[in-house]
Amino acid sequence: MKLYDHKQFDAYWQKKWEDDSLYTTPRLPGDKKAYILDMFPYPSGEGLHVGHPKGYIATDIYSRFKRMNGFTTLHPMGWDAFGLPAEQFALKNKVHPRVAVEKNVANFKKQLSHIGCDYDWSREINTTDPEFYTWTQWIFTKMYEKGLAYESHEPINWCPSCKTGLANEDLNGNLCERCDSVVEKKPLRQWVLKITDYADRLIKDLDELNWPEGVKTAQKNWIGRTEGAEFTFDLVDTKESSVTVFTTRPDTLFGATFIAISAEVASLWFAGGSIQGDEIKHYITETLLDQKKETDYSVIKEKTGIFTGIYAINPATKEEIPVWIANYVMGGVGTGALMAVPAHDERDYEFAKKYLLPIKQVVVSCSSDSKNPPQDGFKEVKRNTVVVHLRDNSTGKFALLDWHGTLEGITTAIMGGIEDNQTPEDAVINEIQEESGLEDVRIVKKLSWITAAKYCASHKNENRCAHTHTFLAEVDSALQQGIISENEQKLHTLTWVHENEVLSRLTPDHQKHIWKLLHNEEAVTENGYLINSGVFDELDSLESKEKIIEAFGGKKVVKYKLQDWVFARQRYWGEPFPVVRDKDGNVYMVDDSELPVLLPEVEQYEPTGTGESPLAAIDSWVNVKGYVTEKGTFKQSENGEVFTRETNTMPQWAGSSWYYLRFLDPKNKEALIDPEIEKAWGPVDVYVGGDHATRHLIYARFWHKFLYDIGVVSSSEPFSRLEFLGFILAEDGRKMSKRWGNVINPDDVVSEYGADTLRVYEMFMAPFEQTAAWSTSSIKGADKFLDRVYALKDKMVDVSDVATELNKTIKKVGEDIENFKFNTAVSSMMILLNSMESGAFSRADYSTFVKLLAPFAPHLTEQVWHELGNLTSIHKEVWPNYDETKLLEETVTMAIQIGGKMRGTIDITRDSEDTVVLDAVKKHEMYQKYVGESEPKKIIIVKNKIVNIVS
Ligand code: ANZ
Repeated sequence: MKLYDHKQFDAYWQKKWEDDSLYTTPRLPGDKKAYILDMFPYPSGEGLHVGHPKGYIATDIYSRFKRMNGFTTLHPMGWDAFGLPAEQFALKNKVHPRVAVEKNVANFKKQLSHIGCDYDWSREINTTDPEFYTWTQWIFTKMYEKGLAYESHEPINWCPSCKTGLANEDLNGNLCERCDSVVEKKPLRQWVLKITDYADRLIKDLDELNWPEGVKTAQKNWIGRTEGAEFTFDLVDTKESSVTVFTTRPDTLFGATFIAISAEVASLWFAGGSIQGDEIKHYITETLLDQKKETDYSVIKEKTGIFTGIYAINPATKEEIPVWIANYVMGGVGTGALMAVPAHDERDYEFAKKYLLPIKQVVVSCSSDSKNPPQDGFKEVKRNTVVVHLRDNSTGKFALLDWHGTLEGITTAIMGGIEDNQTPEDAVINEIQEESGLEDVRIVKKLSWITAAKYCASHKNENRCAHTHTFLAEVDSALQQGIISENEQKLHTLTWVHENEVLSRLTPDHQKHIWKLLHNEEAVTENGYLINSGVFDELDSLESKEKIIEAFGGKKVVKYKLQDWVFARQRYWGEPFPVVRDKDGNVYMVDDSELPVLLPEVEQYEPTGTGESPLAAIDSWVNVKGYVTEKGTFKQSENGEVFTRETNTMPQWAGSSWYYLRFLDPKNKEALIDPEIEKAWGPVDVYVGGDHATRHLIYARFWHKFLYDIGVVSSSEPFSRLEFLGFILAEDGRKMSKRWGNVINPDDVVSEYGADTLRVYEMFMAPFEQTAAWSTSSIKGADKFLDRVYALKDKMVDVSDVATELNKTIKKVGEDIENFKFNTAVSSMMILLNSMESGAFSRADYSTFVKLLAPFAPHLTEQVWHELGNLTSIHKEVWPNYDETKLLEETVTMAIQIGGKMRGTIDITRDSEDTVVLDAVKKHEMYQKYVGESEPKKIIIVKNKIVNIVS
């Protein structure tokens, strides 16, 4: 039988808190404020499962903790209710989305209230409420005024199953993030927001945020900033005078051996007559068709191309290089043309191999040897070297050298320096002769690549950079080996090994790399130092970039992976755009005074699938009479001209991009937010949620920065600290889903165990940021824990021996809550409970304990608090302080010395009375053995250290 009757008390306290307006937040905070926010939910028809409240419980604990620490806290809740999921649900269940949303919100609210969260419901918001979306529309008009919203006809991602256009952020690779359909490219008129204008700030300002590093990195990668350059190559004898290319590797300009242009650029040139011919025309048409099907050029499998017949002049080498059309060059990327550097770009390399185009190495990548890296302070000496793999054709084995002396343990191929008067080939023959004694050898291959490695030559106190030419040579039979000089023999031993052992026998990284390259050549994409680059030879490739851009008329450019945000959906359930057009198609924003533009009530809201929104069919809504004001905005007037409304709606992410501001001033009819309130409450101190690392969190940062720029908010970032949560899986380890029949409803858990048990269990089950599976047996543990805490109320006495444990727990729980380490906070309270059960504790101790537990188990602790005779709420109490001096370890180990010899130790409570210590010592087996029943001569006790028995 449980002592704490949650059925009786939970509901009682929830009602009392509501009646007393316990959580109503004042208009302005006091000196210390904490704005604590959950990512507001989309109220789905399925209601909450036990995974959803995890974050809500955490913020609830945190906000109760902050309140007890003297902060004015704001912990609001609202609904993100526009968008596809709501519309899809409504279509499936044949109810209007508005009706569905109302019903679902009521259900969510009921479920949440059972959990006992401290929301200030007077601040509830809903993105589908005209009072709310009027400001979403207002922000859009301001963006338009600042040139950040524009119309585009570029092909966009189109989901054939959701029947709407999508932003890049709504895709999973090539698939619709919602329904996994393959997304097509479709040209559609679209509203687009110029998020790219904010790209640099969105990257830079991440530095000042207290966010998980993983989320920051995900945002940086999503924005994908690359610095590059454009170069102009003159064309020889064509109508088109030049071609401009975009490159991220200006350092490789000397290695550009052909130009590749996209089919789009080619079709323009073709139209202009610069290139001609049926074959070329056919190729362009086919390639354009093919590319339409792809959203990502990196997925093109087979590279194809065709020579245009014209040449360009490489501005660095002044050589004429051929211009090709190639399918791996995309029209929409960069300038739609690239300088191909097959030696250093994998795509160009593959293409050059296929069409036998020249490959010219201009960068030597130089690695440091991992076992023998260059050392600080030594001078660097460059050496031209050869490495040769020599094969004995009679056995198929390869020659290796096992080195001696200071190089003992090192195995290499035959190698050596190139003298000033030697060619690399001379050096090869020479080294083979010296090191193997073999004369009759043939060079069969020279590796196309120069490779390099840095290592320490400690016997010479220098770091060497070996600039290496590599060869493959063969000899008919190594049996006719000549003489190897004694000198050489001292240096190394020649061994012959089977081909498949060579790699494992070679020791330096560089030598292994060379062996691999000999068998499988590929482009060298790493940085390094330049060769074959005229006056730039030897320069570090990174350092050379600027110099080469400057020397050859290049222009520095920055490119982003992030693209402007396609901000329109061809669906019904979204914010209407505050936009009209006149009969000539000119666009006007609806005047602020006439916002919101209400979403009309309709019978039919199924998507049309044609690319037109369902709103387009409602003539009475689409056609609106009015005039253009002096400001250039639109106002309605019965006598005016006919204008037509924009019929697309805003995407799901619109309302959530700024909703957190509205909680601060939810009823303001004059402004989005009162500046005084914004200054006092903003920004959000702790934001909690899962998922959305790159979507909502980038969009909201963008809108916030825009609002900052137009003076609506006073901080440049919306969320100072972000805590990401791990999800709760079903007991079977899968995601909870109706489909698997494994959903656990929090209502059932609350009804069986009470809200506090659910709360404590969800916090205790795993570290907050970790994903963990639900366990019905473990929740019983949490339930027992709480009931035992409740039972303590009948065990209070007048004395106390739990001071140390209690003070440690105050410290630990406080620090853990601040750091979102709720699981260890709970476990430290479990330890405290054990000590209290086995020791003696006072009413004051118990009061302190329940205060620590109050944020976690608000109902039970409130009940205890009142049973202890208090008349006000425990949630208005001050968080306990701990006493530093009481934090020392409770037990000490004392040595037992008998007759001058160490005989053992005892563990005993710190500062125990001498009689207590003596009692413990007398029970020790060594005392029994060496003293027994006889009376010792003298006993000296040094407190907490030693018991010295003189017998
Ligand atoms: C020469 C070069 C040398 C390049 C080299 C790379 C390595 P990322 O890095 O993905 O941002 N490129 C330029 N325009 C292109 C287009 N329209 N379609 C396909 N590829 C294009 O891509 C930048 C690189 O992609 C550019 O730098 C260019 O190849 C190629 F060792 O120029 B690079």
